[in-house]
Amino acid sequence: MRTEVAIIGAGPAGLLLSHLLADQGIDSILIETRSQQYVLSRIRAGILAHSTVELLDAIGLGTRLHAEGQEHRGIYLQWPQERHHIDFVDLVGRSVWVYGQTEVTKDLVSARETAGQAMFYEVSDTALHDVDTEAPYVTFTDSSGAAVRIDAAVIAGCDGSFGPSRAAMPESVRQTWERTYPYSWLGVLADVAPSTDELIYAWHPDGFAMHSMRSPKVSRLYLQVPNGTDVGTWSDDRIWDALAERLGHGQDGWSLERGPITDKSVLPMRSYVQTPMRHGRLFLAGDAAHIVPPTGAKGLNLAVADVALLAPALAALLRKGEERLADSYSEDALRRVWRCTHFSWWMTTMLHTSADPFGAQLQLSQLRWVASSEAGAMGLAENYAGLPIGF
Ligand code: RFL
Ligand code: PHB
Repeated sequence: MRTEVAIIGAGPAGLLLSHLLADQGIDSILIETRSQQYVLSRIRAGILAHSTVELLDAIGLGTRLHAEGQEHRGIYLQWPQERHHIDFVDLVGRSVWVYGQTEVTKDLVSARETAGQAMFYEVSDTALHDVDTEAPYVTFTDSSGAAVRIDAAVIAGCDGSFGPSRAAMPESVRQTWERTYPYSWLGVLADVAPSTDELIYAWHPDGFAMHSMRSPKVSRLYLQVPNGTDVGTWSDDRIWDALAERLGHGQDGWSLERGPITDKSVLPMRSYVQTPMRHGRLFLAGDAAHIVPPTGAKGLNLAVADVALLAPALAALLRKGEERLADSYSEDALRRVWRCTHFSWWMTTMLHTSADPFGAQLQLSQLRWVASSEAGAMGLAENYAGLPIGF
């Protein structure tokens, strides 16, 4: 089988890349280890930055997002006895949208299906070959057990943090930077109307807590827990009690409404960057090249920003034989990657608590500065609402 771009991974990065390439008349084939059902039901990100919304609008995929998503002007930053609204629209003129990654994925899958995109789900043994030649290829076993080979001009590694693309970069050229954090998030989805109009990020001596949402009827909430926490040790009542305590139930007349918990999971927190994002005819995009802890709501938005750079670079390379954008892709993408890596680290270390009384005072001082100084608030707003595509 032959195509111009073999895309490994049908998460947001891979699906969006196939869409943007098709807009330029470039053929691609998508291969994915999971079933379509699994990809469409995975609970992940919830916040779209301004630049992501602009891009989805520009390619005609913003209709359901505007009809069913919720536009937020900002977020609340909180610590015991205090809650402050950071208004991104006032500060930097940009808003964010609550629209689940699951919904973005559904919109992309349905657009790709309508366009007749070639997609293989439930593949195994994915392997990349000859990436430093002009004739790379991908091999895998399809869902019926048949061995398949796809020859391509380019391979796009959009296979997330566990895929094989990252390791297909020769060890002699690749470099990694990594930070693990001494805490995880316990995330729950609950069938209850959100108790807040916009997201609450709460510092608390017992640990960070966050109140997010998916719709007017579904809340998404998180609690900082120690690494290695077993979900089984957190009953629904224990979760609601901890959320009530950390989010300030009963303070200034605010109350946290409880409801049935429909999903519970523990997520480790990690920062990771692998460079370069291109070697020969292999280009990495999204979580395949970098992971950020979720506190800055940046992972999905970074994946979108990578692909927004990669698609025109591949179009110039494959249609006009121009190498310039392809050559600068890694450097161009990494500027934003490191900015978002820093922002996500900053939000994470400002809000998660540990047994360090000196550190706690610094965190509280930083939070007070962000909430009370326009310069402080603007820094958060500019990074959170999203730097323009091409930053
Ligand atoms: P994905 O979504 O992981 O997709 C990669 C796909 O590749 C497939 N794959 C393979 N396919 C073929 N062959 C192989 N050998 C393969 N190995 C893997 C996988 O099955 C998968 O379908 O990566 P992509 O497309 O780069 O997208 C990245 C985002 O999914 C990720 O950054 C975000 O979900 C991160 N994130 C958030 N980002 C935000 O922008 N805002 C948020 O509010 C936000 N919240 C979150 C998050 C991530 C979370 N978790 C679960 C880590 C909240 C959470 C809880
Ligand atoms: C979410 O709704 O899942 C979410 C929102 C903001 C974050 C992380 C996760 O920073």
